[in-house]
Amino acid sequence: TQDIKIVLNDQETASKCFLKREENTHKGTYGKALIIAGSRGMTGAAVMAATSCLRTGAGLVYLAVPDDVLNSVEGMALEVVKIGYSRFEDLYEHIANCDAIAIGPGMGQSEAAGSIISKVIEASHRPMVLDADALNFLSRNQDLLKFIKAPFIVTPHPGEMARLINATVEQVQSDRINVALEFAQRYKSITVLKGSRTIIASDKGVVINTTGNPGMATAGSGDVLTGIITGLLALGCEPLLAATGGVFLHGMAGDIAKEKNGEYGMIAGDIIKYIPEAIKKLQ
Ligand code: NPW
Ligand code: AMP
Ligand code: MG
Repeated sequence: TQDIKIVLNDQETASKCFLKREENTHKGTYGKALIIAGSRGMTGAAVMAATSCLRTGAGLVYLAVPDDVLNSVEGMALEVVKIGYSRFEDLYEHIANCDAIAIGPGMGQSEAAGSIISKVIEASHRPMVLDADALNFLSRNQDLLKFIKAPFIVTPHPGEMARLINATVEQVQSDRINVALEFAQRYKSITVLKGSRTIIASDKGVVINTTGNPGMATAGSGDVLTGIITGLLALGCEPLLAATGGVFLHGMAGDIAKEKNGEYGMIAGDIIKYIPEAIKKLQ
């Protein structure tokens, strides 16, 4: 067995994500995020990730969705700039110009989505969050994981992790720390294995999260986490801090949502709503 450092996630670490905003700054100072997400029927995941990213403090958020759903997201999340794409070339300039990228939420598993995912992952030089259907694609194309140039964070739930490592959900859940750590080491990634007590594994060891509650077991909750971590990357946080701080903040916002609405009534939109209050507590 290896000598691995295991620590609990704490508020002090998460607070480091939110430095004082200096007077003489502008939206460019706080970073540009590009979120590639959504498909017919799952534009909600895209809009929730983008909104969460903005609520975390990123200066500019670009949301790229397939052309055929652009009109249906135009009127939502007015602060977010929308981009419609049909080919990888439509995204190229945005990939080159942003500070952080997220890809996967609500993209579905079509061949077209897979083609975009593989090209974006290969082209990116910016830190990336790979979630949901980007992970489903990678579980079918594992070799790609070894050729990623940029630092990247994967955020699988236990079902997605099971697909990534060809195991069952039970196998993943019975050995969460080792599963996350092995994945992090094998692909030199930061691995966020979600669920009650989310594990953040990296070459620096393992962090176990302490915030959050079962009310967060609700549709869209993970899409919110993707937006939060991407926002922290855009702000300039190191990837490991963005992952640990983001997971802590997401759980805190979920805990405030529970306080206000209870575990049954809360929805992912409530977690987004309480991101600002959670950030204020961290400052
Ligand atoms: P079971 O059988 O339910 O117990 P999928 P998804 C398992 C988008 N969304 N512990 C689960 O097991 C996402 O972004 C869009 C244990 C089942 O086998 C994706 O693009 C929304 N097992 C897409 O939908 C809102 C767990 O994994 C499988 C587990 C599909 O994502 C919803 C289910 O996972 C959604 O976010 C756990 N904690 N969690 C929108 N409004 O647009 C999951 N499993 O098949 O990956 O489906 O997570 O819903
Ligand atoms: P996803 O399945 O991608 O929507 O992600 C679900 C999100 O909700 C992850 O961030 C999980 O860690 C969180 N979550 C789900 N169930 C629980 C739970 N029982 N306790 C704490 N957090 C949870
Ligand atoms: Mg998810």
